[in-house]
Amino acid sequence: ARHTLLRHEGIETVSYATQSLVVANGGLGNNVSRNQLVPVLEKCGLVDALLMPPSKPYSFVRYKTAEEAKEAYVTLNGKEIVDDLGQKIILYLNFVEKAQWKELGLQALPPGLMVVEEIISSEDEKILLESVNWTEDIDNHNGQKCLKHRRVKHFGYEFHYENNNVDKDKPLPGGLPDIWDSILEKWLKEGFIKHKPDQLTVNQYEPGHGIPAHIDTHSAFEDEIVSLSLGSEIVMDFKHPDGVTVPVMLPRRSLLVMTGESRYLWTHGITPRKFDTVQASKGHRSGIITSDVGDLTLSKRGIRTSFTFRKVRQTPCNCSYPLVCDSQMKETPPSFPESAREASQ
Ligand code: AKG
Repeated sequence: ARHTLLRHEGIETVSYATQSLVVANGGLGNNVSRNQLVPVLEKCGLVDALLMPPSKPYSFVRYKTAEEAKEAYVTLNGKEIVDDLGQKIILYLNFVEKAQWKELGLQALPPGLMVVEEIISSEDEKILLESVNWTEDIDNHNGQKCLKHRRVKHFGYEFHYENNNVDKDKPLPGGLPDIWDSILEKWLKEGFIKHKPDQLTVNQYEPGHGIPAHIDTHSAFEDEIVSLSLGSEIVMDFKHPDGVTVPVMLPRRSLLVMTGESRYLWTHGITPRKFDTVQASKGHRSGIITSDVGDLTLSKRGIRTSFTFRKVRQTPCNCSYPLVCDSQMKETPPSFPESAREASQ
């Protein structure tokens, strides 16, 4: 195990007792949460710090004293615990000089992106969730579909995943459900949205579901796209073409507003998985998941229903991002992220 840690992860272990240990198999990357690990570690002494790097199958613990760390090494090395999925795993501990992790640079939200918390009350959340009739016969008034990774329903206009566009000449009968009228009016009045949407996509994600990274087709929809998260929180990943990825927490009952660069240039998507890596401290609900490894844990996903509102565009897009704008491109290059979207569902 010591060789593997060094060879694959560059973690150098030492053969003498220190205050700090690497806990192999006790990481967020193999479904062990902070809440689960802390009590196990605290049985051996006072935990001074627990660093849990995102997606890694190990963590680092620093005890107040080397004696406590020694006690942990003796007691916990080879100990079986149960992970967040209920599976048994064996912890392997080794001393390290220092509990440390290379912090990634500070990240900011993609420009033009906003998360408005508590935009809907719990009572309204219940009513809105109940208003979606998923059992209705698929005579396809609302383009209801069961995709591989989620259920969807469209109102106003059907979204066609084959070409990532809407048929502007064929609005769906009935428009948006009446229940949204007063809510959209309120969001307009309060300035969260600037124009009244005429298209709604409802997505329902079970734990383990997701949506491939994509940019909503520029020629199909206006600038502002908003998505209301009900039922459960989720982490959505935003990716800039240069490779920077920013994971953003969308709390339950929050509204994600994407405009400008975040709508036109960055892809957004949800990785299909059962747990998200989130901030452990309670004060930190929405927005970016920082790289503070001393404050990360896992959150079990629940069923999330999102309501994405858009306004269908009637004139070509003339945004400032011509390289990713289908209105301004001569031909759609095959590598355009969305062309692979439904194929990978
Ligand atoms: C889409 O339907 O294109 C989405 O991006 C849905 C986003 C969400 O679930 O919030």
